Amino acid sequence: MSRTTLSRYLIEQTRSHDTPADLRFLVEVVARACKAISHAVSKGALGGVLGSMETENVQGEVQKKLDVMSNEILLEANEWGGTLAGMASEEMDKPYQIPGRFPKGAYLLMFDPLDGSSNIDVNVSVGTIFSVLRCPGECFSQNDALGEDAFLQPGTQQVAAGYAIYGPQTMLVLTLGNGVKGFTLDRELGSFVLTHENIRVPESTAEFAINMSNQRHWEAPVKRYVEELLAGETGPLEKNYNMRWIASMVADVHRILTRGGIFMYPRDAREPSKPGKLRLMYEANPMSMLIEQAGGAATNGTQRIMDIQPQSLHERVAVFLGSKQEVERVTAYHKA
Ligand code: P6P
Repeated sequence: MSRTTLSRYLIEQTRSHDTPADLRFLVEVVARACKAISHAVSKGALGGVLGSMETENVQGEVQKKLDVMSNEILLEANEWGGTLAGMASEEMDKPYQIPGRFPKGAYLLMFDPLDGSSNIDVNVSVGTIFSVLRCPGECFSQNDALGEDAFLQPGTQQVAAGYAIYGPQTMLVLTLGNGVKGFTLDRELGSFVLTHENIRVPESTAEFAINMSNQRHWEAPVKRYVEELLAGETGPLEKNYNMRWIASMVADVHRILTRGGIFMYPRDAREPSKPGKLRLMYEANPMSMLIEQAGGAATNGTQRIMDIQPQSLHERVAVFLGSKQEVERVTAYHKA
């Protein structure tokens, strides 16, 4: 039986769901860039790409060599195709302007080029997260510089979202707004092949993911909820839970999309002015679209993440996402 590659899937989506040809091309190019990143990441010490730069990104985080390389791969792959009005990245303070020698297009691409990069030097799975919005009418003009405001759209406006995970397998997990598909990279073919037709998050779970070392800093509803999880069958939830924390959002979310669970990165008292650690535009929103499209839920503790109206490009947000039953439970505790 012939296998469905990403290209064939996207062509079929064009026919069955009117996926615009330029969006199809954009996703193809992002996937091709992720193949190049996968290749660079897999070289590890042999590629001379491990370790850190002497620089920090806009988040004040030390940049890994592969952070910078992955960012450049995505910019160079996507700037010439005529599908984008601009790009934004965790690694860049300002939006990236499409060079004047290239045509502009109707979409905006945002990405975390290498999420979880602190894990690279210890050979733990990392990934690329991306989100696609339509460019609002006024930002389409060929000559004007693209401002940050064009990107400040709620997650419900995303037309596509996905991630590549660079683990034992390299996979691309994608939604165009009609379900979630998983594609595994066939390195002999050089193509992403459809291997997960219809990814669904189980409604209930017995597995949670949170960085327990921050427990003393959490707000009361989170402390209450995690204490109940830890109480297991002796507590009010009347069942035992397992815990996982990979400290690579792509890997934790991939596990949840594969077998269920709840992922939590709550705000905490260490930096009261920060609503959380994770970034709304290019981490929480794309992951929330994937989770919701797979039948799960995603909130910031009090509201649906994808309903949040962004105020700035790199704003942070608290994240509770995964199996609907557990996300609704911890969200209800915030409202109690
Ligand atoms: P901590 C990686 O740096 C990241 O942004 C996410 O991928 C991950 O879920 C989180 O931070 C891990 O944070 O505080 O546990 O190291």
